[in-house]
Amino acid sequence: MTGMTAAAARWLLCGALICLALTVGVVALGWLPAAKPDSELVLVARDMTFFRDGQFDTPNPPLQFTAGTRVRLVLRNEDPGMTHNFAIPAWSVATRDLDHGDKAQIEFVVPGGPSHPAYECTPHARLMHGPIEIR
Ligand SMILES: [Cu+2]
Repeated sequence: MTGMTAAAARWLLCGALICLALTVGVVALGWLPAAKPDSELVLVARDMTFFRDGQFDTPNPPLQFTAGTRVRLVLRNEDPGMTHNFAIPAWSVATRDLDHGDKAQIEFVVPGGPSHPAYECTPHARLMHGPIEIR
């Protein structure tokens, strides 16, 4: 019976070592899930204008963010023949350029402190821009 116990102990040790190796590997390779966003905002680009998804009566709407929260922003380009992006230059935040029918998402943490940044579409900043309010 002592033989069985020793074998069981070896299996336990082996299991513990494999567990440790997997944990170290996961941490080292960055496989742990990224921080979840606190909120998600979906914007649509249409007719050279930004809209909140489903709120097409409010062009280039003011966007409200809470300081210190992580925001996921999704942009869909529904403007045939036009290339758009979404950028907050003051925070060095920007999606890639999107062709018609394309979609991109970015995540960022809203900086604290008083500021009144603006958002824009980089190629069409004169038409496509709006204010940001930080709560
Ligand atoms: Cu644009």
